[in-house]
Amino acid sequence: MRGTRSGQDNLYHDGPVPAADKAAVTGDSGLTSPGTAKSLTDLSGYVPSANSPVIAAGIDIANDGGRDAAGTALLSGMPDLGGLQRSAGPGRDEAVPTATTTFGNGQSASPAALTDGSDYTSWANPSTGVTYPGTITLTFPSRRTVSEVVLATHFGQGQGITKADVQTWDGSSWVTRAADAQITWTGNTATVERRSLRLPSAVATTGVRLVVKAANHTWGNLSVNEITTR
Ligand SMILES: [Ca+2]
Repeated sequence: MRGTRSGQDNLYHDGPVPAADKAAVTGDSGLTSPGTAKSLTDLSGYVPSANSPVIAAGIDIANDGGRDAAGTALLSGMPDLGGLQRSAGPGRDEAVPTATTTFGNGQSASPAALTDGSDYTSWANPSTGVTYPGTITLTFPSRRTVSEVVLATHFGQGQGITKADVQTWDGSSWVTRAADAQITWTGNTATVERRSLRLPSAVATTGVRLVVKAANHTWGNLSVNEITTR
């Protein structure tokens, strides 16, 4: 592709394969019965067959809605490459989590900004009186599998979280999955940086809590733009 666009994990058939696509899939797509659709909603012929090279060749994308173009719930793990899944899975509940915090709110911010889907809206706590540890909690509408927690922050060297425990809710108590995770921010501009806090293993849970132990304090407050889980 030209310009600033790039592609990866695409299927190529009867054409050149871009060198930049390090996970290219090649060959006939192996669709069930292409060319037989009788309406725009008649997509069954375009479902990959069992021996298609696209089976489980897609990539897991956060906040992808959890369903394919026909509404089929995605499998856990790697989906089939393309718009239609061969097999239905449990799907993923990616409804917006509820965010709460013990730190309070500053700069007219609300914890809702932590999970509103935008890296450009941020939450900040008051610029005076911050004490540690404090918590930031995400509560999911239903159980989901979490293997990492991703923080998006701008001006990270000035106000980013630098140390936190990552906990998950086991139904009756919080369980620490990663203790004293260190976070290093390399920028101090409006450009948003993302840092991932990985759990040692994936956990099915209805909530994730960060026990924040330290943060950068150039302006007295700490701030986070968005928290997502994968
Ligand atoms: Ca946000």
